[in-house]
Amino acid sequence: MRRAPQAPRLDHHALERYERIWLGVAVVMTVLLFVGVLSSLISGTYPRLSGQGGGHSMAVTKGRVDPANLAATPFARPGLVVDAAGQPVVNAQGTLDAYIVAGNFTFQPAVLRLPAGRPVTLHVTATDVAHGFQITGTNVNVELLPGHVATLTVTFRRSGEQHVICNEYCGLGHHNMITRFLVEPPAPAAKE
Ligand SMILES: [Cu+2]
Repeated sequence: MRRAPQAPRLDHHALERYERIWLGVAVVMTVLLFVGVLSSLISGTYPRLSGQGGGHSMAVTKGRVDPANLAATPFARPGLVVDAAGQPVVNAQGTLDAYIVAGNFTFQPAVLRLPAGRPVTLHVTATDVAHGFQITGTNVNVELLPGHVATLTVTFRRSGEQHVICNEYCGLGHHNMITRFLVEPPAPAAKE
């Protein structure tokens, strides 16, 4: 009586051929990954903590704040720091200041108006849990932790609308956590 036909046996020459093929696939993938990382570094699309990239310049420093008592800090009034006449205040570093608070699935202010072409130092913190702060299409991308202030100086060279998203899952309302920057062209020089 004959036994049921079995699956064809692979001899070890065939196995070696498959191994060579898979080794080749792995080498090709490694090379593609290396080329991809290298080219993204050269083109500047890879996030960097300093220098220039994505059309904006920035620098990062860090500070602390009591998340339960923001009323005693500049975060009590989120937005661009302006004087009594509504004009942006230039700080000692020669930049403008803007304060942004992330918490309870929102960013405050809901819309931040900024002038194009002027360095703005963004001070961003979280009140409740860890959030993300990413200006889409740029290399501005920081993690926000309650009690910590992320400080970064950004120059928006072009006017227009920029979207800011939370890219770190923070709870049920995470997907609604989005805000806008309205980058406005520099005010025309006053006419005499
Ligand atoms: Cu969030």
